[in-house]
Amino acid sequence: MEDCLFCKIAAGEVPSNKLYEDDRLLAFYDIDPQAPVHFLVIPKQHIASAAALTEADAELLGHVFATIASLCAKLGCEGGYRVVTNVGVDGGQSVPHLHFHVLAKRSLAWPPG
Ligand code: IU
Repeated sequence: MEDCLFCKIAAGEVPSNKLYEDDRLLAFYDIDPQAPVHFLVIPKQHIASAAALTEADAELLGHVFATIASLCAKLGCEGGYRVVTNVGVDGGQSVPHLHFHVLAKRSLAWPPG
């Protein structure tokens, strides 16, 4: 999608600190990390947020979570990790392209702020 920052990052038009990439998704480190490990996983196709997902995205989501599990194992996140996707203004979403935050290597509080 034109003028979408994460579409441009997915296309390699804007640089990112890339962790993993395949034909369907990209994982890159967040520019403003909130934990010792903080990366984002985005689908390469433009999806505005989790609110726009449909049953047709089930396979993509399975791939996203399997990739997150594999990356966290590789990064040594034995203590666990958190996967978060913010939706809309009240959810704290600032970039309107679906992304999953993965945070690890510190003890994370609950509930979130
Ligand atoms: P949010 O859930 O939409 O608020 O998360 C957007 C995240 O994207 C946030 O953690 C930013 O630090 C991060 N980010 C980034 O990694 N690279 C960028 O160029 C921009 C935002 I703009």
